[in-house]
Amino acid sequence: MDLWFTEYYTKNARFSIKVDKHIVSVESEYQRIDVFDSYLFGRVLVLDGYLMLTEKDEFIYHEMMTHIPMAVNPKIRDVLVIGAGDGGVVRELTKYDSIERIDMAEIDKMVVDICKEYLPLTACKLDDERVKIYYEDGLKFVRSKENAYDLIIVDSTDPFGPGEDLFTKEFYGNCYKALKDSGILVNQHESPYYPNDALAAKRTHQRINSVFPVAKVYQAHIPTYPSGHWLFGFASKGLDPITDLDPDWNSLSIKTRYYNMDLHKGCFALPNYVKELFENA
Ligand code: AG3
Repeated sequence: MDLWFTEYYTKNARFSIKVDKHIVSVESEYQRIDVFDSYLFGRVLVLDGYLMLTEKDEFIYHEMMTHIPMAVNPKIRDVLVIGAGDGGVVRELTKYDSIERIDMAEIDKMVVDICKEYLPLTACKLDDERVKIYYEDGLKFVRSKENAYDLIIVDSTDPFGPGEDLFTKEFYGNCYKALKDSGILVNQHESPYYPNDALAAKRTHQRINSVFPVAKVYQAHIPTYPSGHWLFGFASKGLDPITDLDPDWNSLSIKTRYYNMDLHKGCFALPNYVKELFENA
């Protein structure tokens, strides 16, 4: 039998993965959730037809969202994670003994339940005693917080559907207020390549830039996301991702498969066409 999953990147470009077994297909209150086993990428999580993670390359995304800010401010104690129901970001955060509290605001409990059952590779640390999950809308959750977190990581879906609010100026303003003075905001920032994604990336940067004094963009290669070229946002109230990089991060002996300190400095160097996209922003 020839069974394939396909994500449409544009009307005229698509990406397909050969499916071994379709394991879950449910409609939650917020979205359609699919999990399948593939021959090449291991288990795969899909929300509303958009590929969220594969077991083969999720480490790249989750390490880049977590270790970049952690290596800039080793004093991070209180962390808020928004979205991220698969647990990948939380798994990376729990590698730091110095972190005391990880609040997670995920709107869809069904995503968490399904990942706990079918994606233990990412969900394995969701029961860590420092983790508290709030099944709430991220925008509403952060609205009531002030001077509460050292780091906010926004691991959202694309800016349509349930993730849309997490790309608004109002949301970024609330994140600013929720952060302490040395606070850092990291978010998934879409791809610069296909026109729709590039427009979303440009708008996102514009909005973050209008709220935070420091707003930088960094990149990684994620083979199973649209175009494979993916961006992340680093925003802060003052800390610079390169000049404030903690020279002693290596001595923590955190095990990573993608992230290292050389790559940390390199990933903020953007191709000219991407720089131009943001300069015109
Ligand atoms: N977060 C969403 C990444 C965006 C993927 N977009 C797409 N396939 N069109 C992934 C969640 C992983 N923790």
